Amino acid sequence: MIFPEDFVWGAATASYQIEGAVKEDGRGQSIWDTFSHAPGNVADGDTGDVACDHYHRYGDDIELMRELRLAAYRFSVAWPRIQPDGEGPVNPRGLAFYDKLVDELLAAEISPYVTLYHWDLPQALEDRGGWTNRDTAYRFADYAEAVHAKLGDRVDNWATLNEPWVAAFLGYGNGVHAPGRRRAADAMRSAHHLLLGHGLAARRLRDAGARKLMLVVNSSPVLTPAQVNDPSAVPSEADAAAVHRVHALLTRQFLDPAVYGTYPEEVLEAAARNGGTEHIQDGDLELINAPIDLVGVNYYNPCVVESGPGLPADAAWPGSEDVRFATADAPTTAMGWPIVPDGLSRLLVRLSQDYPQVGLMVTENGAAFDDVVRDGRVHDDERVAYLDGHLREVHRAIEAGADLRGYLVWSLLDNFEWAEGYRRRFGIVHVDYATLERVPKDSALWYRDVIVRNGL
Ligand code: IFM
Repeated sequence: MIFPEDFVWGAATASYQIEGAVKEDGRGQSIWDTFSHAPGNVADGDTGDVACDHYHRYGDDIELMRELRLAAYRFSVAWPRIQPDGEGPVNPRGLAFYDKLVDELLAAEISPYVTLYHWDLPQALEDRGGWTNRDTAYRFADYAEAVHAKLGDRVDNWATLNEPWVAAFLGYGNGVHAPGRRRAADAMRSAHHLLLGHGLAARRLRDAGARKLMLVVNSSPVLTPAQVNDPSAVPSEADAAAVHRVHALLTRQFLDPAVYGTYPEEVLEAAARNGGTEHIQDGDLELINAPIDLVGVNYYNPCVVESGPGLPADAAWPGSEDVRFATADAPTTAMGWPIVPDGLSRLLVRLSQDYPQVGLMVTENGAAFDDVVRDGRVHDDERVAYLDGHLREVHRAIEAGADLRGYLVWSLLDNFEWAEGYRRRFGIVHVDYATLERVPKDSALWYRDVIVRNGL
């Protein structure tokens, strides 16, 4: 099973999850510092204070990437390192870290893929309303431009936002993520302002000469329980309506405005019933509809739903009245997430049909398992099986015509898994949090061989 010649193989991480050094070189406070330090928000009271200490160990981490033969490394920039208060003059020491990181990646022949926002909003902006405040979108565009001004001569690939659904609906809807707010209306407003920030930043970056622009979404095929194991199962009319609605709320809410400049009617209805639509101003959709080259797809599992009349909307899912979130009949990872590899090909084929004008890249895919180190090795056979199964589906989607440019495993390192803290390990490289020692797991060595072979 051989992949196209120019297929890009790599791994992904995010700033707050790996960097640590939260008080160094003038970094300001982020909403995740505040949230993780408040008791009860994160499992075991974990915080990103030290994380993988990548801020100091990035040189060794790049050497590891080189040994694993990665061609691409997707990382995010911590906004509070660049503008400690979220606006105003840039902090040169913060930019210097990413400047060195990029130089060393390039020296190792690894292409940097920069994500500008992977959830660590400066706390100072949250204090002024965070993403519920329209002004945050404009501040984001300024910050994006400042980062591009420093790195744009060497970085070709730019993602504006990572998973705006999660940032809006877990951050402002059900409060499982920072900033921990719990109001459907706030989540709807935040989602729109994140999109506005994406559009404004994408335009600034394009004007400044950015070569490849991308929006990264967490997307899943929405399936009925029967469809999980039988793609040809025909749902009832009511179940089909639930599927259609949830697909609009999860994926089309972000990709329709970005690619077509329109909102699905389900999203407008959900906004109208949760705080209103006044925050969607004339001209916003045109701004959001900035040309992008790629959609980044983060896939872990399908979203399984059926109709469930009369249910109250889940706090993370305004607009989901009449929908019941169901479980899949499938084995699960340590996160409890169902393992359904062909969900990935079903998703990629659908996205390539719905949005044919943009290319696709799998910007995250991977799994947490309860890994143990024995005699200096981690035999993570379950992760190898997970990755193997999903890569076969990536290949299948390419054969079916999807314009798929690459695959980035989540994650390079075990890291701070948000509300789950350090107890969930997604890395292909094990991190001992007491010593910070890195040990490539069997999956890392397996992945290296896949890359060298350009196939399975
Ligand atoms: O760790 C996260 C990442 O930050 C965003 N996508 C999903 C991953 C696993 O939950």
